[in-house]
Amino acid sequence: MEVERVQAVASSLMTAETIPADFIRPEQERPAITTYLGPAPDIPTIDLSLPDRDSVARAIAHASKEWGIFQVVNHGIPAELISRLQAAGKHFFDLPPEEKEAYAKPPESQSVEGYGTRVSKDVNCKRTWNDHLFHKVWPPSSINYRFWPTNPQDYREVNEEYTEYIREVVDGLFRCLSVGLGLEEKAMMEAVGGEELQYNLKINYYPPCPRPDLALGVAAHTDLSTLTILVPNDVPGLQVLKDGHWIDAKHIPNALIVHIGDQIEILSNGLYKAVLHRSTVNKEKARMSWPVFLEPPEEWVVGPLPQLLSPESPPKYKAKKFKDYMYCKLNKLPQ
Ligand SMILES: O=C(O)CCC(=O)C(=O)O
Repeated sequence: MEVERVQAVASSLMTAETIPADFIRPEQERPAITTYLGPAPDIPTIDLSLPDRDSVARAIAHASKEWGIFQVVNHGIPAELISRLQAAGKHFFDLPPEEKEAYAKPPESQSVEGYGTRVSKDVNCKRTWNDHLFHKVWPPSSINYRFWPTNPQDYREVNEEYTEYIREVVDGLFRCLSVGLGLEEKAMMEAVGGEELQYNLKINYYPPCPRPDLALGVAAHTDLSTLTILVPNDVPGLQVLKDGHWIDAKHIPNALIVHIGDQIEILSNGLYKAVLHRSTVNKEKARMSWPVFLEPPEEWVVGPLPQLLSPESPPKYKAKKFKDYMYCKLNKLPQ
């Protein structure tokens, strides 16, 4: 089946005043109607360079319980490397369609890897205003370089360097999440696969949209992952549901946005909350984002940590293989 890329739809609509009906969200999802306009608190921002490690761990634990999302600054990743990561991804999406199609996800593939556009419509039979490129970046045994662009030439070098830095940040975040619940430093990381934790990079490309009030870039969801670490470009669009309101994430240059995903909610027996989020699109500018989804190996069983259970705190979630969790979630089956 020929896949129609959203970038091509957007180019054909440059001077149009509306968008195809299959992109128009029902009213209860439309950003223009549902975005909260009143005074709203900002997503917590945490400075990872503070010398008091306990207070950093407490801040991370607090944000993970109250919000399920936070931004981190002074994380040790050079701003110049983040700019190169963004430039390399943008270069790829600016290539002619036939060059990008060389990386297309094969139609029969069971994996998410490759250049793609969500073809399966969501429950409302609606499409989202987004194309993407997905490929694994860690561990080395999981990498398939067939899905890593060779144009621009420095794509691989930049992404490998970014992965090295991200791994450091991730180790620190897992330590804080464990300590924040009174657990051994390594408890959470070991419970999601340790050295085998998979790092899946996605690049989202949201072309300019003539009717950003009617469409969504990504519909509301929580991530399947343990954590997701996201770098956006400077076009705002990420929204999170907090206390029943959709609120905008503030753009902080060079910050990383950390999402708590379903697997951490399960491990923590619900103490940490997976954040419900979505992304909106922009009339004039292309929005881009670079989430790295940290996922257990498919056969890995994730369930509430026994250290957190007691007769007063019985398990709220079933323990199951990550691949079975994914299957149920993607097919909208009960867990
Ligand atoms: O682009 C964003 O800010 C959010 C992306 C996202 O939620 C996703 O790709 O699953």
